[in-house]
Amino acid sequence: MTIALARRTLIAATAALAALSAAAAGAFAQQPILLRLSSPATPTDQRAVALTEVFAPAVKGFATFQPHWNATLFKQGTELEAIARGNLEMSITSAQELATLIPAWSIFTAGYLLRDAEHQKKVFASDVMDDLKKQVEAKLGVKLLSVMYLGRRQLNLRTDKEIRKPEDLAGVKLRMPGTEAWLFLGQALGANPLPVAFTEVYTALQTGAIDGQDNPLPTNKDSKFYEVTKQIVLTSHLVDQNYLAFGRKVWDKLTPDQQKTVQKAADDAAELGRRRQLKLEAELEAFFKEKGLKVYTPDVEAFRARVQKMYLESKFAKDWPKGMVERVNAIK
Ligand code: KDO
Repeated sequence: MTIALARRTLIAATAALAALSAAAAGAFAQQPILLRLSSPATPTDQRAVALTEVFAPAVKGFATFQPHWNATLFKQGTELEAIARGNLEMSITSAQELATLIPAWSIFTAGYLLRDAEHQKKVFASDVMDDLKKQVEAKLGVKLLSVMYLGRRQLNLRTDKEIRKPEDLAGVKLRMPGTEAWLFLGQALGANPLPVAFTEVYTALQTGAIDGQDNPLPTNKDSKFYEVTKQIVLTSHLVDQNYLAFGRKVWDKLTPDQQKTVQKAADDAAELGRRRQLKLEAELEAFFKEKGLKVYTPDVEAFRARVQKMYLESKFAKDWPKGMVERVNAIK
């Protein structure tokens, strides 16, 4: 009798427990997936605006997009490690950051390689990039969803002296982001490169800790660098590309439909950002002139010749996949 009662109680308790855990699992399944993104970009940068306007609502059915701009969650350049450790789901990374972990990526840090936004987009979509993308997934646990166009990088100086050719940059303290590949670009241009984090650039220009920096025109406006500089030299030395990076562990937890939605949301946001950056690049010369800055085109061929020669002879080039420069150039 006692045993029968105990058995009945046990069966009832087990059933109650099963019902409880099913309810808990249901509730858990409905919890939106948290997608934290960390980037030094400002919230008004066109990549940020496009992600907020397009990416966030597109994934809303199953995920919450939570961006942290101005490097408030992770310092510039530490985001990929954070994703690998599972402390972050997304970032906007660059070839320069990827090259610190996978040397072959330095090919896309070379000045005067990519021709323009369209070339950049086609190269990213082509099979030329397959192996580099696979290495990022396998070694870093990161999926590169889309290429985000930042713009053509131009020299922006607080000094007066006109810069027509690389020799004119001798001794100029040019801020570059803090990785080896970026610093080499500054050197290849003929300047004296100094590493400074993006979030510190305005103050470094203001105090004269640096003589100048390089960024695309929309960034120079958005971050108000024109307030503390006197000239923009249109070298167009790098068609800057960033990639929307997504943690592999989170990706693998998504259903195939959710993966499709995330991929489309990333592509749509990148496309909107690209179109807006291009429009701004076309308009902004007039804006800076109005603000009193000199804006002019130097001897671009002299810069191109020096930069390309230095890259091809550099230690970086030894890590580039054989024939890849030619394959990239052949993409029309
Ligand atoms: C910068 O630090 O100058 C840079 O423009 C480099 C880019 O590749 C990219 O990292 C960008 O900063 C950040 O996204 C902030 O806009």
